[in-house]
Amino acid sequence: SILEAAERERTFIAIKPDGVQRGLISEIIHRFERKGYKLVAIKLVIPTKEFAEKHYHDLKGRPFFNGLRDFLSSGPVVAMVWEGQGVIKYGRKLIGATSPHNSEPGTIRGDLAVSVGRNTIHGSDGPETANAEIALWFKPEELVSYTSNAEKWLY
Ligand code: 3AN
Repeated sequence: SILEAAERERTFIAIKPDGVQRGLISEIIHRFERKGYKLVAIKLVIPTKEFAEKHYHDLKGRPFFNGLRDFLSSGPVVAMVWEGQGVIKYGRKLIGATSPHNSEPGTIRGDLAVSVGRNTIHGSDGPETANAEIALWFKPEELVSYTSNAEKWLY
């Protein structure tokens, strides 16, 4: 049956500046799309340093924080919201381990990245961060609610 609205889950996914510069936008979107997740918001933005600090507020104090902030604000980022059953946790599985040295082949980082400071993609790590990150990056009216044709075959 078609997924009840209450069971729908959303996560924030961002293709970082390295992924955009390396021409990996369509490759990454393809992986989420063919799994069966639904794109409900997308835009290209160059985050300010201040905005990048907000996004990475949890990591303040880590030695790599300034470099990470400067990197995220160094160029265009593809900000997206993806929806579907289990998308937060499984999205992280599609992405792979934080360090591309450890991420398995078949994952985005495993297949497409080599260094932790340039690991191509961000995905929310839980329901609370997903809500907070969606609210940080998008206005409510930028999220599009619709039923895709595929949903009746997916759920
Ligand atoms: P993930 O992105 O897998 O959730 P986090 O939240 O631990 O991992 O780290 C957020 C981001 O910080 C990573 N995506 C990576 O870009 C950067 N990062 C984490 N650890 C390091 C590190 N040791 N050196 C440089 N950058 C790092």
